[in-house]
Amino acid sequence: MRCVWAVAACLAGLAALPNAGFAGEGLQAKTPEKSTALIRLNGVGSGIGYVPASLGVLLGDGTVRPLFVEDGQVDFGAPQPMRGGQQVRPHNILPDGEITHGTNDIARAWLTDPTQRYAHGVLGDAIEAGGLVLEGRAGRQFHYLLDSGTVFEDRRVRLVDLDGNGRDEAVVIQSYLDEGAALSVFALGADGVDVVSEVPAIGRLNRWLNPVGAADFDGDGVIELAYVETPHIGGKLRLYEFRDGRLVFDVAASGFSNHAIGSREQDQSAVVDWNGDGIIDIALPDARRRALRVVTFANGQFRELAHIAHTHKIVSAVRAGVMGADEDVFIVHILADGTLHAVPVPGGV
Ligand SMILES: [Ca+2]
Ligand SMILES: [Ca+2]
Ligand SMILES: [Ca+2]
Repeated sequence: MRCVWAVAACLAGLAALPNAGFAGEGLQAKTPEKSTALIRLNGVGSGIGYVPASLGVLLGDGTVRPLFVEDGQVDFGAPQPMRGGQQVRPHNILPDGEITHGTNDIARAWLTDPTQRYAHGVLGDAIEAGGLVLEGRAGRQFHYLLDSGTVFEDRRVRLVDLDGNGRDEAVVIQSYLDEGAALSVFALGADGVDVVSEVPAIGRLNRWLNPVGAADFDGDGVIELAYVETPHIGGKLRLYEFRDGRLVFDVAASGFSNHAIGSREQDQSAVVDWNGDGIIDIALPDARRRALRVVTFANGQFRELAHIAHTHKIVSAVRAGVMGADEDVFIVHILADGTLHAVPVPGGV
């Protein structure tokens, strides 16, 4: 028998549930083992993609239970091994680093050269990366080493073609020991890793930022990189356009957080066309992570499209999931009490 606990079935007890009666809240289910690890079944991919994916929850024994929707209820399939769990890890990789996979000129990328020279520790430990590797399609690996004044305060290299030239850019959080975090863009050149552009560092040590996504968020035909600056102390969602090979500030809005200090989970945001107007929108927690906000920058105007309040903190990733026979798309996230919320995307995708 499947472990099911869905709001739609809890007729008598509905009044006691958080947010009961709010039509936009979507489906709910208690996760097995109160798991709060919401993962993509196909792994981390390019590390920044916005294509909705099949999702599952990770259990304590390392198995995964896939998520699906049937008869209006969200449910969990039988435990299965995690895909890619037995991969050989490259030499010198960051201990908790992830390998990302590109679809263009860069086949794989990862962070390297573990170092303790930046005692900040927002990502689960004080071991950060001192370099990165970009591996080309032919298997040749190119190593980029930072100088001693900076680290990659991150767990992955995100691969995305920001300018549409068929070659990926590599996006990674770089923290300066005296000026805090910046968002840096690299590319694979003929002889090695090229530095392309960088969002200016925040300006104070121990200030951090966490990426959200890359898409044309305002609809002007140019891709923006979105991130939350200082997600632990009242975060600002900032968008930088990638124009003529440079990152240029575009627009910002306040009141967000996409990371809990000390957590290894960096995916507390999803990008999806919520309202079906053809422009990608952003779903992420509010500054206290007690609500999910869906916002748009369509035509350069910031607007909140949905605000879903919760009685417990959002502690999992926030992901766009494909579930059910009709391949409906939901924004999925798990609260601190183990309740999973799957909010249907009203505009489709
Ligand atoms: Ca490119
Ligand atoms: Ca744009
Ligand atoms: Ca939209």
